Amino acid sequence: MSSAVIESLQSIIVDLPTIRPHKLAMHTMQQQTLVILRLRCSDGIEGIGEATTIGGLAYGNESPESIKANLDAHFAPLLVGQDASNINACMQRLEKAIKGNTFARSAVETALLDAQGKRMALPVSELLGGRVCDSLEVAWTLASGDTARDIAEAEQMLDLRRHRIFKLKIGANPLEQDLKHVVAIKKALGERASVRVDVNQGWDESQAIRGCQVLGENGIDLIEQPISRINRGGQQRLNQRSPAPIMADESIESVADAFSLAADGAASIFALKIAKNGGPRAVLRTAHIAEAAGIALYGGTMLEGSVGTLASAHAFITLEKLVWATELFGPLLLTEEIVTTPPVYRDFHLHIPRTPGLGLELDEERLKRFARQ
Ligand code: MUC
Ligand code: MG
Repeated sequence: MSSAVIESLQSIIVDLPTIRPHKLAMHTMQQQTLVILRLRCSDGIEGIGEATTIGGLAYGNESPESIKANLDAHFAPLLVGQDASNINACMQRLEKAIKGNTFARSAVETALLDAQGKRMALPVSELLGGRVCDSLEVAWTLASGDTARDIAEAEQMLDLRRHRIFKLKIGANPLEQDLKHVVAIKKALGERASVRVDVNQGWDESQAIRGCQVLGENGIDLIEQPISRINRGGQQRLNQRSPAPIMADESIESVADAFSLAADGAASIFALKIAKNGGPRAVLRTAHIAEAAGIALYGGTMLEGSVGTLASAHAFITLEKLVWATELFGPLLLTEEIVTTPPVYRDFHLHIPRTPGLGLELDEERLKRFARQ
């Protein structure tokens, strides 16, 4: 195969409206901001990647603006002129020169995989060793901040056969108010749905002891990141005593974090996120650590748009088991698309294309309309 070199990288910040405010413990989203990466190669092939976080710097160490600045100033010069088909060599070159920045790294790894898939006429899942299924069940997050509105939204999702797993965002309100809210929603939905919570580090250990007990006793299936990622001892103790399983999310900011969490027995489920590991290949390293340690898997999201969502999905469909399903609903939270053919959601599942690369094409006109000037 004749080799192609990377000619340029272009990062674009895109602001898209959401269907409603999305309330998390640390931030209320009124819109979502994506960073789209276009990686152009000498054979005329373009790979697309995405790096997206939540609430500027409210969630993690990288913001859309820092991601763009670092891609432009530090990642691009290291990549231009390199062999575009050698993803190992490109990512190892970045590894040597750049610390952290897993969101930006994920956009690059995604774009390289997309380009290589197009070059070889293979879907990204096949470059990752091959898919074992074509679709993934997708949870929906109820986060309007209002109990009645959340119940109505869940009923609508069940009627549409779009979701039957619901994650509730709590941790911002007083503990008892949050517990009442969750129990009311579970009572209304009963056995028709799996109800889970994400506290986004909103409790301290003393609150979490009661919170986990009450939620576990009331049929809540999973408790995500109840306390600070820094409180490893607390997370180990909760993992031992909570009647509902504890899932690590913010605790994992790298593949190395996943290893130390597994070694410490600090979670029984890992949320897999390409952005927090450094890409679709990197997230599979975390998945393999979990598999070796007997930790169950969940396909997480940073509420990416279609590019990041399908990049995640191509990695997740190569895994043997995702016991806790996924939450790859990011595109459904947005009122606008920047790709020509949006991902397909049907019968509670996201269906992953078999076309080359990620299976997406940017809609130039829409991208231009929503790109930040
Ligand atoms: C998170 O903390 O898991 C995922 C779904 C959602 O509503 O928020 C995100 C982030
Ligand atoms: Mg979470």
